[in-house]
Parts: sequence; C-alpha cells; structure tokens
Amino acid sequence: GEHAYLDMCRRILDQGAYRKPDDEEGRYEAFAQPLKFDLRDNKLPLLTTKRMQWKSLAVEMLWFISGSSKIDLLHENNVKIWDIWANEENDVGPLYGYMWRNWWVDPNLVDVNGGRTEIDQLAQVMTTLKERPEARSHVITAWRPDWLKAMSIKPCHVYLQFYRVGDEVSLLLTQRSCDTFLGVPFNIAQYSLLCHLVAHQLGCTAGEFTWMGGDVHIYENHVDQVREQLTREVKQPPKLKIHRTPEGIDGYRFDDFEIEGYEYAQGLKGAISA
Ligand code: THF
Repeated sequence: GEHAYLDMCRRILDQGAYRKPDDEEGRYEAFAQPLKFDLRDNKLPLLTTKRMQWKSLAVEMLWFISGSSKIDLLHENNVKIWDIWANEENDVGPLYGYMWRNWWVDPNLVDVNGGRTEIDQLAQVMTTLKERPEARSHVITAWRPDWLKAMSIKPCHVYLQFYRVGDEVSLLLTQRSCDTFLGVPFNIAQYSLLCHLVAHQLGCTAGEFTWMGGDVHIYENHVDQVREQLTREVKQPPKLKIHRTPEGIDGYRFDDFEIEGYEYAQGLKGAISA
C-alpha cells in the first residue's frame, strides 16, 4: 500500500545511486522494486499524502483503453500531460494503448491468417479471462523492438498480466522506467482502475494490483516535495464506484466513476522531465 510506496521513496533518497547523464535532470535510483496494493471492497489506491489529479489519471487510462495514438480524448477532457510528446497532429506514435489494441503483424515476418493481421490484445485477454480463467497467458505487451523508432517515447508500461481465481481478478504491471514522484502515483491508481474495470466487465471483483518497477528514480527537482510528503500521515484509500455497466471495456466514460471518501493532503507540484 501507500506505506510501501513511501518506504521505497525513502530508500531511493537515502541509499539510491545518484546519476546525472549529460543534458538530463540528476536523479536518485533503485532497481527492481515491487509494490502491492489491495483492491478488495472497491478500494482504489489514490495516494493520500498528496492530492492526486484523479480526473487526469482516469482519463489517461480511458485513452490507453481507446487504443488511439492521438491525444484528442485527453484534450477533450482538458488533460495536458502528454502535450510535450505529441506532434502537430496531436499524435504520439503507436505506443501504450495503441499497442494493446492494434498490434500489426508484419506479413513479411510472419504469415498468420494469410497476411497482415491486427491483434487486439485487450479484447483477447477479456475473452480468455472469461473462458479460460486458469490460463497463464492473460498477457498484454507494449514492447515492440521493431517499432520503437516510430514512438515518441519508448513505452514505460511494458508488460501487463491478469490473473483470475474464482470471481477475483488481479493485475501485475511491469514498468521499465519509473518517475517515482509524478508518474508512479498516476500509474498505481490508473492500473488499479483498469483492474477494477476488467473485473467489472466480467462480473467479478478486483483482488490485488502488483506494481513492479524496473529503473525507479526520483529526480533531483522532486526531492524537496518527496521529503515533505514523507512527513505526512497516511490515510485509508478511497473507494471506487462505477455507476454503469457498458457493453464492453471500451464503453466507460469519466462520469461513470465516483470516488468516495478520498482524504488527501495538500497537492505537491513538480516539473516533468522530457
Ligand atoms: N515521462 C516522465 N519523465 N515522467 C512520467 O511520469 C511519464 N509518464 C508518462 C509519459 N512519460 C513520462 C506521462 N505521465 C504528470 C503525470 C503523469 C505523466 C505526465 C505528467 C504530471 O505532471 N502530473 C501532475 C499534474 C497533473 C495534471 O495537471 O493533471 C501531478 O501533480 O500529478 C509515466 O506514465
């Protein structure tokens, strides 16, 4: 839970390796850090030691689910967090959600179904979770070595694996590069939301979200904010209510969600590193 997140921050600041590559912000780092969050009883792990921008992170997840490489859905909701990676056409390239929903198989490399085939990984996982819950391959991957050149940034959320026992669905996210102060709190809450949405579609409930961070770093220009956060008291996480059951995983809108009992401390600002 949140305590484990804060402990990880403390470890990175106190024992992490300091690195300052040319033209990049200096940072303190640790490697291969796991965190677990209990999602039972509709818990949603929004950090309570700083005010989280719930709308931004939820809309970002709905954008991933939409499979679009364009950030129009974010703009329609007044969310600006991807602007620095987008081109004039509001396009960030075929990353994240695009790879989940539109994985093109190059017919020159593989001949599946007689040619160029599109794979909707998220739809496939919804099907296997329903029909073969005990399968060990409810996997979505965004890492595509042959396409990295076309992406504005290399995908950070590389590997997703769902797990179902009875009517409980859990999720593991492996993230290769982790901006601990800005991005990670977003990612923890929004992938927990994804787990709730997948469970909701299947008539199940969410069990646990496991976050596995690869290169986990705190940028030097976030250290003061993190030190402040570490002095704050952790509260119980809020609960997620979903007001409507759409036809499919694509059908959710931001106003279908409600957050109950979110007790948050004052917001903490930080600059994003490109
Ligand atoms: N690049 C870097 N350097 N850090 C990241 O966390 C990151 N992401 C996404 C892609 N590249 C990344 C972008 N995610 C904010 C939060 C998440 C982002 C980008 C920016 C941010 O600025 N949050 C502020 C304000 C939020 C708002 O205005 O709505 C905050 O206070 O939380 C990793 O997924």
